[in-house]
Amino acid sequence: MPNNFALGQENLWSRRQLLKLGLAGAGVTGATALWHTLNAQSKSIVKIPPMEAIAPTTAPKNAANPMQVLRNFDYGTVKQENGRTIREFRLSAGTSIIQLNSVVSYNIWDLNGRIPGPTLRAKQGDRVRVLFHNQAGHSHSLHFHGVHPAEMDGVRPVSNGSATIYEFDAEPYGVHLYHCHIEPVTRHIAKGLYGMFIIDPPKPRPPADEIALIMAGYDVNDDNRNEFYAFNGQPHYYMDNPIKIYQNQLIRLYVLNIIEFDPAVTFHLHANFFDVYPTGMTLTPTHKADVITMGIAERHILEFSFRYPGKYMFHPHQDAIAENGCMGNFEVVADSKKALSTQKNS
Ligand SMILES: [Cu+2]
Repeated sequence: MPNNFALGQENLWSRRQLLKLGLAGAGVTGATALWHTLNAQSKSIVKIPPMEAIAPTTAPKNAANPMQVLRNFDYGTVKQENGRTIREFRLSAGTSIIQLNSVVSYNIWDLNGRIPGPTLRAKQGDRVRVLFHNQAGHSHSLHFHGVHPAEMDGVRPVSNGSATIYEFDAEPYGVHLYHCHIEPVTRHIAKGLYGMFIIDPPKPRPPADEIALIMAGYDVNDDNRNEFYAFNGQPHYYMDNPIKIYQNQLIRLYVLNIIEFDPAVTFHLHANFFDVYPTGMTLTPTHKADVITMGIAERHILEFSFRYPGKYMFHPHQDAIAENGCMGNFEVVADSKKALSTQKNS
């Protein structure tokens, strides 16, 4: 069985792939359910609840599209060079206008037409090659968190219209990030030039429904304070469009705080406790909590499952930040094991 690294750009399985695995007869249609497996060693299958088609009037037509960010991991183009795995990523900075609410629109810089930029994903020890093309009308750069030589640190400006290549080994495993490092960095980050960078451990983590959540702020009137906040780019989005997850199924959140101007925020999950893997750099959790404090650029893996169906909020416990857009809901639906066995028997 192929693992998610062998699947290339997306870990979403097409109907053809499901047919190969004999799963298509289980009542699954490509349009209504997405399945993926998370490692070759395990036979476990993670099931992702179908998301209703979002009404055209509410679906963001701009660079901020939180549902697209949620479970979308960019594994790059895989090449073999001198016996090594190279993951080549292409990132292009551009400009977009996003709609923060019914009246406020805001000019941002995007990466590959989206905010946050793509969630890049490699395995520890891979060689990462990032082709960065700046078309955003201003000098920018991409600075990756991780271990790499000084010349690959991404602090040198890449002028508008030009390109550069960042290349380094993916290490150490964990949840990391990348962002523009041109001054004022606060502005370049708050206007959109950031993304998550996940390095998987050599032995994959257990199967789980994996979700990326990136907390960010918008300072729309240049007063060095945020007027809007968001998970995955769009204020309040997951309040109106809850993230569906299955009851009793392991959820693995990759959470990043990239809110500028506020020194730290918390992340709080309702009606549950999560296992904490600080910076994603451990394979066993260090503790359990239901609120965790995160400084700027701090990130963690948080794992949990929900025992009871229903709707549960998640948000920073700085309630003003939550009320200004950094707010969401999980919608816990039918038990995954029950759903799976029902479909197999039908
Ligand atoms: Cu920049």
